[in-house]
Formats: sequence, structure tokens, C-alpha cells
Amino acid sequence: MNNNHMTLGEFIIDNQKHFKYSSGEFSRLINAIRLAAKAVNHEIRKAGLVDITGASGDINIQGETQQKLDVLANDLFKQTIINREIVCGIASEEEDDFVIVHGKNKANDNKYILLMDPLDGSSNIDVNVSVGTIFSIYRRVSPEGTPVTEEDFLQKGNQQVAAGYIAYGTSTMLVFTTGKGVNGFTLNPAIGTFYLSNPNMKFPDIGKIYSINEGNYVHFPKGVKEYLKYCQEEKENRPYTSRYIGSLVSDFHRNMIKGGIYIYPTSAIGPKGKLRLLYECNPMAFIAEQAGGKASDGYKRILDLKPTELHQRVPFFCGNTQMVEKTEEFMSKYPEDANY
Ligand code: AHM
Ligand code: MG
Repeated sequence: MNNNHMTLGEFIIDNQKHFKYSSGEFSRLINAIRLAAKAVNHEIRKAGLVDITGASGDINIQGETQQKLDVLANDLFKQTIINREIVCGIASEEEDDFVIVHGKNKANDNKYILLMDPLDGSSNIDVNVSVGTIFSIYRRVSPEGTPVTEEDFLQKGNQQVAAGYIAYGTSTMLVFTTGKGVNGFTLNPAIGTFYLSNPNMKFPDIGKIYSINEGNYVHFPKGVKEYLKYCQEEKENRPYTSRYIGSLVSDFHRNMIKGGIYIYPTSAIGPKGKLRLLYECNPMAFIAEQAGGKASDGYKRILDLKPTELHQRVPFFCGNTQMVEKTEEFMSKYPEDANY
């Protein structure tokens, strides 16, 4: 079929046979994510029209005020997935603990678990700037038919079977990988269908964009400070361009298309960084690698880190391979900063 006309639904069916665990369960899971994405998209698109923006008042486990749409997006994804009985557990950035999904008769024979950041960058909602959803899928390690355990969620990122994001930008895109490259689908809102718009996405060989909250410069580790000076130097193809939306999904998406690096380092005010390993860094790292890029904590591959807790934070350097390697070169001069 001509890629220009392929829908996400057709793509899923077409690719099911290439997927190593092709039971159909996984395809149903991606279908449910597609459905929830459309529902969240609908809510986001009317955020400016109705009075549902602003803080809901609840404080999440990281001590941050939740926005109403965070709560809504979390509920929509959770309910859509739970109703379809296709996973045995869900962990979300917006939930204190993981959710055990019981199937009929309390037993749950489903193999997959879902981890998600239902609405990332949600502080951007009030100012009409892009936000995103990030998701990550693993096979459980505990026996089927028993309730999921924390160990199911604390797997290394290199065990992911799929990961993706939805970018609610000027258009809505669903981008995902099952370990066979990265494909991007754009929603036609008139008919509610995602079309394959960006097949086999790859970082360009040369990247020239760096994305970091430079306002925190004084708090950054020495290696990051030196890398930033390197980016700003007038030499070879530098200085680079600085672009920072403050929405990981959007910053990552732009950098993957145009070539760049996203950095959220440790700092004096956030000694472990800000982003969460399980809901943000691992899925983005999987997508980055599948698109020919790289993701690191400044010293080690993100996907090889062994998670110790659900809401763990790590420093994150992700994007164009050459650029990430350059940051690692600078960071390696300060090995003491590897112990965050
Ligand atoms: P969130 O999960 O609370 O929305 O935080 C994650 C977001 C990322 O999308 C973004 O890149 C980063 O936080 C921005 O942080 P800062 O405002 O510190 O630059
Ligand atoms: Mg987030």
C-alpha cells in the first residue's frame, strides 16, 4: 500500500506479523492508546474554550501541583486501557503507586504492562503551548495469572517492547517504535484518523540545536557548562541554535526532525535531575536509539540503568548521536558527577 494513505489501524494490522509476540494483544493495546490519544486530544483542543485549565489543587507524589488536564488525561488513558482488559498493570507519573488491573475472576492473564506520563509539560497548557503524552510497554516478568508486582515495572529500559509519544502541537502526532524503527502518524481531526506521515524517522547526521533550560546555568555541573560554551563558540559549524519549549515531547520531536540534543542535567537545585526514568527517559531513549540517536545520563546508556523506584529521576542527554557523545566527552572530565 502507498504509505501516503496508510492509516495507523492498517499499519498495526500490517505489522502484527513482524512483531515477535504477535498474539493480537499488543495490537489491541496500541489501538487502545490510539483511542485514548484521540480523547485527550479532544479535551486539549477545547482547553482554551472552557474553564477546565488551571491547577486542580491536588499535589502529586513529586510535590507538584497537578493541572486539571493532567488528571483528566490520566483518567482517560487508564480507563480506556483498563476497560479493554489488555494490560495487567499500569504505572503513571500522576499516580503514587502502580495500578493492578484485575481481569475477570480476579486473575489477569494479560502479558503487558503500561507506563505513562499522561500529560507531559502540562504547565504549558495555560499559555497555549504544545504538550505531550509519553508511553512505554513491557512484558511482565511475574507469572501470568497473578497480580503484577513492582518488579514488573522496575525493568531496565532495554526490555521495552514498545514506546511512543503523542505530540499535541499544531497538529496531533502519534510517534512510536516497536524496536523496528520509528514511525509517525498525523491525526486528521476532521475524520479522527491517524495517517502515516513520517515513516522510518531518523535523526539527521548533523545536529545544530541544543535544548536546555539555560536559566539554571549557574547550578549545572561543570561538564554541562563547558559543553554549553562549546555550543556557543564560533568555530566549525558553531555556534549552534538554542531552542527550548519546556515540553519534552515537543523539544525531542523537533530535534529528531531537525537534528539536536535535549539536556536536563543534575543541578544544585535538582541533584538527580528532573525527568523520570520510567515515564520519560526510557521511552524517549528507546525512540531516540531507534531513530539512530542516543540517550545517556552523561556517562551511561539510559536503557541499561536498573531502576530502583517507580518515580526515580535521572539526568537526561538525548538526541543526535554525535552531540550526545560530545556531552559525554565533557562529562567524563568530571567522573565525580556520575554519582548523582
Ligand atoms: P512535568 O512532567 O511535570 O510536565 O515535567 C516535565 C517537563 C518536560 O516536559 C520539560 O522538558 C521540563 O519539564 C521542563 O522543565 P523546566 O521548566 O525546569 O525547564
Ligand atoms: Mg512529565
